[in-house]
Amino acid sequence: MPERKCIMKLKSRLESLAQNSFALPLIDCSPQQVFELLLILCRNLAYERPAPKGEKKLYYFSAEFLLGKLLSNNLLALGIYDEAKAVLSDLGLELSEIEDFEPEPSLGNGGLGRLAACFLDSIAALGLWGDGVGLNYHYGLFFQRFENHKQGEYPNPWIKPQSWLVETGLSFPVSFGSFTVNAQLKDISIPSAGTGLSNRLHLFDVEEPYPLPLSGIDFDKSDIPHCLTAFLYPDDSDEKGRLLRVYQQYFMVSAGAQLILKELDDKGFSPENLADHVSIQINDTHPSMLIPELIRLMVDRGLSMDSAIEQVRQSCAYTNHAILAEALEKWPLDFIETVAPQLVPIIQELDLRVKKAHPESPPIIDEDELVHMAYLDIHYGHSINGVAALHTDILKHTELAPFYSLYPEKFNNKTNGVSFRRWLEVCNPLLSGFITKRIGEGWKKDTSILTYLEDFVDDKDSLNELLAIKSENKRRLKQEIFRLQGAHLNENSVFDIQIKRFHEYKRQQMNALYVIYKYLEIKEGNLPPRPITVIFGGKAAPAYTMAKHIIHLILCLQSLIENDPAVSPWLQVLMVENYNVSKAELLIPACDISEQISLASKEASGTGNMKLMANGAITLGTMDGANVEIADLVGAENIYTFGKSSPQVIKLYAEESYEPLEFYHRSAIEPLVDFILSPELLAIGDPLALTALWKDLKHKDWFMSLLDLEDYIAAKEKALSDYENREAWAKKMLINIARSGFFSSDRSIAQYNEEIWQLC
Ligand code: 26Q
Repeated sequence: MPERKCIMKLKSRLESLAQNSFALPLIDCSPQQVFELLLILCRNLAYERPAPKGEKKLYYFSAEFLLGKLLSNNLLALGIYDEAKAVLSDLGLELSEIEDFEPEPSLGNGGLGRLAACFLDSIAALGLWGDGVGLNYHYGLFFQRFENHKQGEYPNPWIKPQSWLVETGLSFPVSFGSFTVNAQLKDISIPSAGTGLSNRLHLFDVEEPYPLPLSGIDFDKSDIPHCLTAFLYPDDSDEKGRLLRVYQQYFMVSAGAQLILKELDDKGFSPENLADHVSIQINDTHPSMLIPELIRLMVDRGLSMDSAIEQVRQSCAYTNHAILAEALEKWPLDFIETVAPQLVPIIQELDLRVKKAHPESPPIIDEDELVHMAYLDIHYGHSINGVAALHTDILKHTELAPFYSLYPEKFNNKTNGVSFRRWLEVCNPLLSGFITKRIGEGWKKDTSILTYLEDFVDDKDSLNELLAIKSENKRRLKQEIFRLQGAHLNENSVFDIQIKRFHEYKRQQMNALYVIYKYLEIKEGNLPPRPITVIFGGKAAPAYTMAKHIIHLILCLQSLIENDPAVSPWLQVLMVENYNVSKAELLIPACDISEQISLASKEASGTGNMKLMANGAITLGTMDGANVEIADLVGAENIYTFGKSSPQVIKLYAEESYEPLEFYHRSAIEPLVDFILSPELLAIGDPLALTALWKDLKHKDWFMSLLDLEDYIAAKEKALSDYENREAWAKKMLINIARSGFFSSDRSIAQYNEEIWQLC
């Protein structure tokens, strides 16, 4: 417990802030005002902190930083978390109700953006000197609302008069051929616990942002100077949207490159010494134009082309996050000519050099005049990393094989990790207390210590307490879901949770087919040992029709089952509206079974799998991404794996031999797929959407749901039956928690630093 003296000190600071800001005594401030006071206090304290020191500084470039709410994180990092809770309790308030007033900055789509946020947290926690660089999207990822069993998309503004942003007063001109936009620099502090230091997230913005659209998320995409920072990834189903994406990317990297060179100059160094003082991590290919832009600016400042290229090569490193070919960005050279004509001769020169030196290598500019952004990074950076062992292997031997034979020394793996401060300490205080009571506080700084928990694997009291904590977290989720969506969850049921972006390769449709299987079983009178609640959360990209059809099917199933009194006591489907970081913080501690069911070879890593494991959920998954490493760590008896392996799947694609119809005609599968077009579902849903999904599964099924379906059903049934042996299940939970420490982003970042950045 914090000392009373510290509590009083914090309270008196808030008292005077309350007077200054609202001319009110603290006690008379509304909860909203108390939130604002805490925000102002944290923002000022963090901004006053010095940056870590060092010879070399890291710049982490990313088009996404999915920060989530920042108040708890800041309080923790500033060392006033417990004091703040005590002050709030004196005022009759809870931290969680205060946090309700904090809008969530949704500056990311999913895994890649959330990873960037965890990495900033860990870079600061390790005392490393490293800032993030990105864009200040005003509306972030859209707000999802369900209407007529479909996803509706709405703007999601997050910047209020009081926000975490600090205006720096700095700006950089970004020239787009015929016009120039001044990139205003706004900062969010990233303070770290224990070091007294703070890094920053630099977000570039336009001077006059685009006004809030009146309805939906549509806007004038040709009004470039205003809408550069309007939305995260505007709908790119049309050419204007795709062009705007390139404008956004150039805006970010040109301003970022100028910031790097300014800071280098401020320290008294010239661009000739860039690589001694600067490390740059390029998060996927969205910031890849940074390479030619930096080279261009350095040549402008008098460097020879050769030395500019060499300095940039030694500074830049690239992380690949996707195996799907469509996620590897290729832009028409024409687009770049329109957006940043000054970059074209540089890219052409870089391409020419590669064509001369390595005529056998795939070209940066191909015969269709498409610029392959990843190839820029590979040739002109010094490191290429995948995000899980299997993923890096696939990059080396399949996707990027020609480059691996050219530059074997550049390829390396950095298995992803997550911040245990946010994803265990803050989001699951009960489990956090359970751990500390048994092994002390050390795990908060070094998660490998969590293995000490294994000493308690035969301790009945500990196992019972673990089960009780899970139940309590399920009750907390139940309450919140009722408050937010009015739905009633049964906390005595098994909570089976799949939370992630909607994508066919992640196979939410396969989980939906399981729901149909269970529904039909219950209708037949085959009741499960206890009720099952299948929870989904996630958004589909606005232009991704098939993903929206899958959401539609799930919402129709939710409604069908809810209204069927023979089934609803045994089975419930819940689609959580507007899944985001805050919802994840509630769902993850309450999960029993963690669904990680992507088609093997398709999920680069996954990070939700790690968060769920650390919170005592048992993984039901394919041998894909980091699931493979989870399985290695916990052993076969503490995970449920199923499905075809990655080499088997890669072979099926290579031979083009997968035929969904063969699987469809199996007696165990046909009734499940056909149920999509049953009179019951057609009475609820949109026949066109359901038919499109049904046809796709039967005739296309690009991500092979039917291939793994029977195996999946069997594995899930086994997990559900094992769940009934509560003590054995609690042991599995304990072992999963105890062995999750490897997946801390502190470990990932330490490896990035040792093997790529070498900051100190
Ligand atoms: C590319 C080209 C054109 C338009 C959009 C894009 C695009 C946008 C977003 C490509 C990729 C993304 C996001 C990818 C992503 O989130 N990948 C996830 O990264 C996580 C962190 O490494 C992994 O854990 C996940 O497995 C991976 O899916």
